[in-house]
Amino acid sequence: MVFNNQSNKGRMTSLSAKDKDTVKAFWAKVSGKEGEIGADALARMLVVYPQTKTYFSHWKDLSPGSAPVKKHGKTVVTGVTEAVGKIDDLTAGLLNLSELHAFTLKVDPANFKILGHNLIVVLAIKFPNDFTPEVHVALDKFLASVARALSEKYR
Ligand code: HNI
Repeated sequence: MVFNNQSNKGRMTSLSAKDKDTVKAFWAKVSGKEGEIGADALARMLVVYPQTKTYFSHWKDLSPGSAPVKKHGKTVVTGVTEAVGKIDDLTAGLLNLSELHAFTLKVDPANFKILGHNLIVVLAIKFPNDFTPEVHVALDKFLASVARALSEKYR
């Protein structure tokens, strides 16, 4: 049985060489804007999926636009920018972050998908012209791979 991206559209989440190029080209537009994109994505996650707020109960203010939401949003999306640089080996590249989220922060890995979803919504809003279906599918696969790599240490 042939098992590749051509025969398995919709099922395979592995990134083809073309997907990687698409992600890198798109992310060149995101680089430098991690602050605003991260603040929006994190704020949206906390509002739309309020169960995610439990991890940030030590913050003074979890509302959109608050200082900790802005600061942490930038941290997370800067982490995604670094992941783009490690796109050829996300499992190794994100191992330390996986360990941190699993053992120290004890974040349920289901939340990585939720954040990825919110990030993709914000990217579509911020870059409506660049967010083609081809970019959408490549980003979707990339963020799923990031979520999988971050979940590695939970096994
Ligand atoms: Ni996450 C801290 C990256 C998803 C909860 N997180 C970080 C840091 C990075 C980071 C980088 C700072 C590490 C350090 O201080 O050394 N987080 C990422 C990435 C993703 C992600 C790349 C997914 C794409 N984190 C999530 C999710 C949650 C989450 C989905 C919970 C819903 N992260 C946290 C918490 C901290 C954190 C909690 C510590 C925050 C704090 O206040 O210090």
